[in-house]
Amino acid sequence: MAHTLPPLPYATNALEPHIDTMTMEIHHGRHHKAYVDNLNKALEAHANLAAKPLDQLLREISQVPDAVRQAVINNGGGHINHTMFWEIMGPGGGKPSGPLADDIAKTFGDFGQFQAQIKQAGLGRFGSGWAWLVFAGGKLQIVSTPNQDSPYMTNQAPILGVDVWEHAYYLKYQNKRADYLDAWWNVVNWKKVDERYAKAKAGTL
Ligand code: MN3
Repeated sequence: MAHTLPPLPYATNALEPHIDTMTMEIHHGRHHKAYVDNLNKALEAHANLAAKPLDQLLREISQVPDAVRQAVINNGGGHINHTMFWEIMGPGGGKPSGPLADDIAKTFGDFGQFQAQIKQAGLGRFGSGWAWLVFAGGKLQIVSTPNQDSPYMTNQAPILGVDVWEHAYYLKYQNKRADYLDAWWNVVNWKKVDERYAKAKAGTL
């Protein structure tokens, strides 16, 4: 079955003023759409791979034939990363609650230190990529990946991720990635992040 572009769960202007409408339109409607289209193209002659859930395909990336492996990493990663990105954002902001709040405090000291480490991971990524909160080896960890590499490829469950490609922020923030990363916390939908954490611990994310 072909992969499809999921609709945004809110209007393209819902994250204003922190993420501008035009960035959302281009990011979702063109960049994410291109990952979906190119993933489907890469899998056209591989019905067995096309039938697998995308997270499984990425976990089993070593089994993907050489000829299409990099296309799956780039476009399958791009598709699954952005699907998560839209899901964990929304108007509102706030803080995590419940077990995630407790475990963030236990693992990183407090919420402010957690935010500082995510920011550092995003700023430290040279070029394009992502900063992540992942659940792996039974614990929370902050990591960064280049390009569209998915944490699933290294058996890490992505709880939260922030896109630090220039296409995610350049229209509004130009070269000021740090300002974008600071503002991004205003549009995190912690209810969804809490849900992803519960699923990750249950082994179903
Ligand atoms: Mn992007």
